[in-house]
Amino acid sequence: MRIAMTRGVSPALARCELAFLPRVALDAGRARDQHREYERALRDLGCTVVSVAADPALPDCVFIEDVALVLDEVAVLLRPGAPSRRPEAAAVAEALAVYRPLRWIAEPATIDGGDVLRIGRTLFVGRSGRTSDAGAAALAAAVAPLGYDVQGVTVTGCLHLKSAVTQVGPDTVLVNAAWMGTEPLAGMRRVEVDPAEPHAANALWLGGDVIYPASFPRTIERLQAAGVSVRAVDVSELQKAEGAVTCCSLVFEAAEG
Ligand code: CIR
Repeated sequence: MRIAMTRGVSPALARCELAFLPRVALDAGRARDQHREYERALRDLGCTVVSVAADPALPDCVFIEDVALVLDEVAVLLRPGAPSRRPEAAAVAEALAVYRPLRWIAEPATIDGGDVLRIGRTLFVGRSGRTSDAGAAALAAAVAPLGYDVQGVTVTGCLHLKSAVTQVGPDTVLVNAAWMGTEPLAGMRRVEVDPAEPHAANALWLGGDVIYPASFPRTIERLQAAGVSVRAVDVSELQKAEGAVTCCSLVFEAAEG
């Protein structure tokens, strides 16, 4: 079965970390409603949702992607670049231990899951404000014995690598080329975001459909024209916290039972 692990929205979401967006009024209750709709979309598209309880002391805990990377063989608990986010990992580790042996990234390395794009056996790792060279190297050391190759990618102007590129089909990526060097993606078919929607490169591909923010209608048209099936969700309140759709879940296969 396919698990989508999520984490509840903290009532303190308005005190989230922000890197590129200005702080604006944010309604955690509305974010919670949108998050429920996101979980509904995950279920509709075949996932079993396993939810970790929100922690009122951790504003960004809903963005579960940043604290762990779940591979077929292990789960790697990451060490986020923002110190306020590091305590998020403990509860997620406990939940993941049911499904995978755990590995940990040790200090001083930092790496956010939003900077890790897995395509097959390659892990593209963004060098962002959150992910250090030491973080990329520590991940490479953790996964090399399992046969994964780690490739660094330069990211500029956005929070994470997956703000600039995500996979939307077996051989297709959705890209904002202004925010990354696209050489590492040579060989993949590229759909470019609409220039009026620079934040539109983050889609959650579930092997068939993608879960995708309703707020990017022009890029939705581009995706559909490229043959991608889009399930649109309203995540506008989470977007004010610099969240998107990949960051709200960890999707992985697990044995029934
Ligand atoms: C942060 O700045 O860490 C959060 N406010 C947003 C994290 C979003 N994460 C992601 O897209 N992977």
